[in-house]
Amino acid sequence: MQGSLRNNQHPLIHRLADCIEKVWQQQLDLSPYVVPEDLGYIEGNLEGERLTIENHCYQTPQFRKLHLELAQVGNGLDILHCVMFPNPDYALPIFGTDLVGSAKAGISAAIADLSPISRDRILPNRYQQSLSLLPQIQFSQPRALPAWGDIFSDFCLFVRPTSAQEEDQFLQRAQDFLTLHCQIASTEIPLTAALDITNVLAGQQHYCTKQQQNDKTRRVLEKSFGAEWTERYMTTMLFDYVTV
Ligand code: BLA
Repeated sequence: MQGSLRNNQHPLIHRLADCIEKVWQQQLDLSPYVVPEDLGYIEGNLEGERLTIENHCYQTPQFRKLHLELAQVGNGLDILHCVMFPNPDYALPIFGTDLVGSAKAGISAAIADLSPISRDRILPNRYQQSLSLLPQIQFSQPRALPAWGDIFSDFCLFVRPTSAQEEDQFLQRAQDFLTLHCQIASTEIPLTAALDITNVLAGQQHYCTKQQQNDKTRRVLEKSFGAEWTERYMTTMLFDYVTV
């Protein structure tokens, strides 16, 4: 299951990638997910900056797609991106995490969330209750969400970790979100009413169209792969949705 890119990425990215795969293997019933042929391992360098992308995808009874992506720009910028897309008959939030940084400058953006997909943007009770029990944590450099970030929950963690201790705390919290999510998902009863399923699809579509507005992600990809390829990648690989 292990790829090789993480071996020369920032240690926090390596640790979170290993953690995500371990929790998935321990808690979920994984089967392969067929990645579009040319999108598993990708290298591009339009403007001389080589961008390498490694994709790991699975599916389970509850999730239509579990996506872990590792990327490296030149030898500078390291990226971890992970999203868990529930099947449309599971009214579950969307787990997402993104780490961006470099070995030299450290991690500049560390975000993890369980994002609600209901129209009232409130997490299901089971999630609210368990998440409220997690200990309060302080970070010296919390970060403000961009305008499109209104999709994230009140429990969203978005920080620039400034010490080994803060890196550990971020990793722990991401692991807590992920473990809780897999536990709840494993006991979740699928929806049967067509209207409920339509609402899940609408919520996932809303999440994806907002994430597609992240210009920082778009710019990194466009530099190495161009605008057209990037649009396709962002809409078919990073934030694809099933239409209502
Ligand atoms: C920020 N994402 C960023 C940044 C870069 C990327 C360069 C700016 C870092 C910074 O401000 O310090 C780049 N992220 C990428 C690339 C990929 C990627 C190229 O995943 C993939 C190839 N982004 C996600 C997910 C979340 C997310 C799943 O992919 C959240 C669950 C959030 N990334 C996110 C947010 C920002 C960010 C909120 C800050 C955006 C801003 O400040 O405008």
